[in-house]
Amino acid sequence: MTTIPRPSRRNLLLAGTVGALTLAATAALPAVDAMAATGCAVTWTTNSWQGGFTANITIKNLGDAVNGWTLGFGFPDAGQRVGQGWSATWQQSGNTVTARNVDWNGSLPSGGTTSIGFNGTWTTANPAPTSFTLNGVACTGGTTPSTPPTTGTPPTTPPPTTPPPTTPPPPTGTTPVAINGQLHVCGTKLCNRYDRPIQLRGMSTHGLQWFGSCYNDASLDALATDWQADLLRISMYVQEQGYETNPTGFTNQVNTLVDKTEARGMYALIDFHTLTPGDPTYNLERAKTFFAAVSARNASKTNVIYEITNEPNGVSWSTIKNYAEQVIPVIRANDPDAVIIVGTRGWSSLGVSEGGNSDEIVNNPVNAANIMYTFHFYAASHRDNYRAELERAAGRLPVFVTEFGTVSYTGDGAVDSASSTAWLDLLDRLKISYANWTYSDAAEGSAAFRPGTCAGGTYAGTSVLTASGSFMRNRIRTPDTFPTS
Ligand code: IDC
Repeated sequence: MTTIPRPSRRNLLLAGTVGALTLAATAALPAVDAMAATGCAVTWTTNSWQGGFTANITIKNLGDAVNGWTLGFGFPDAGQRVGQGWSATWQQSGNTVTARNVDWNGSLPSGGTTSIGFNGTWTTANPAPTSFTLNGVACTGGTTPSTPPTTGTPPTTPPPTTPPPTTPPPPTGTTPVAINGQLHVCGTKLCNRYDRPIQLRGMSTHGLQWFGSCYNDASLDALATDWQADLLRISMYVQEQGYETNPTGFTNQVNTLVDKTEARGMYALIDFHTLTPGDPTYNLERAKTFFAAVSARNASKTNVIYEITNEPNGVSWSTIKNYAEQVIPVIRANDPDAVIIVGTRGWSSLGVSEGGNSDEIVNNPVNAANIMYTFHFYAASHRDNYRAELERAAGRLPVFVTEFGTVSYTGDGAVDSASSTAWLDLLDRLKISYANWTYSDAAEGSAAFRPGTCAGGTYAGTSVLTASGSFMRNRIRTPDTFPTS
């Protein structure tokens, strides 16, 4: 049978607990076919954080060999949900969960084990299930005594076996999405399917309404293979001749880019690019309509991350939080396990550009699981005090730099190499993911390509790049170090 590589004990950066529960022989065995010996033991290991968890399950077949199996269990709490799973086909109905074998782990010899798992979410509590079945037979964890122990005789318990932690199978491809799979927030970090922190490095489009011609097969091939980027941020402006003028057209354009990004193994960050007006509430109904559509359409993809508002400004944190708590459930209804990123006060400066700081978020976080908070900077305008606040915030909140420039906040001017280097060194050290503004040929210093590039059709190499483009390509194409165990 196929065995799953088992790493040594993993480093879990989570605030939650890691516990192993071996089910004790408490339940009576149901009547079964006397000819076929049945029995199973299940070990459930989780790490859990506010609102989310990863469950690793080891199944041991204590009966005769089986060819094809279904594991069943019930969640004790109504708010527990299975999200992205691995090594089995997962289904949940009410609180009842079933996991059916996949091709390579269907045959389980007598005494054989297999490991499966999933990322899940919870609302009020996250207790472990107390009973499992394998092909309908209760997994009582070992031999059930034929005569119940008599009073006064302590039952003999087998020595506890501590199974090694389990992981999903090794990646079958080399792209960022093939390696990392469905992402989730773990503590203050972004983690991959091995539950290990990663950093994604990539580029942001310019406004699709102006620079749509820059995003095609050739330019995205260059981003994936020449730049070796991990993600594309898809910036869909809402105003300025954007989404509000043609909701269906822009929704389709975003979906097409999600597909092209997926085809190249990159993550897609869907940016609802609000900017002016700065109050996200102004676009609340549009946001609900847009995110209902894109989350339904892309729910089964593992490469999609949602950014629900670009740069709130001139509004309080509580207004932003209120907006987030109305938009997030719309996405969750379709795509329960995707990471969602929430803009912050003062043009997503964690409040700094409007005289605040990240305390307002720490003290009053968005009431949702698996979310991150946005931080933006422009290297020629924002320096040490912004870096200090980002570093302070990063120890307390999951932060994603969904946009930054190497130039001034106007999007134009010269590259500030020293400040840009200081920023990117900091982001690398803190494993904070980023997207650079912009992968376009706009006639402004922040654009990576020289004006006219998108009309020409060549995107790879350095001859088409601006100073900012060369700087960013050099940073982004250094090898990723994604952990796979
Ligand atoms: C800028 C573009 C510029 C465009 C302007 C108005 O670079 O071509 O005319 O928007 O839409 C942001 C925003 C981003 C800005 C960028 C640079 O998220 O939309 O793009 N910036 O000014 N925040 C800080 C800087």
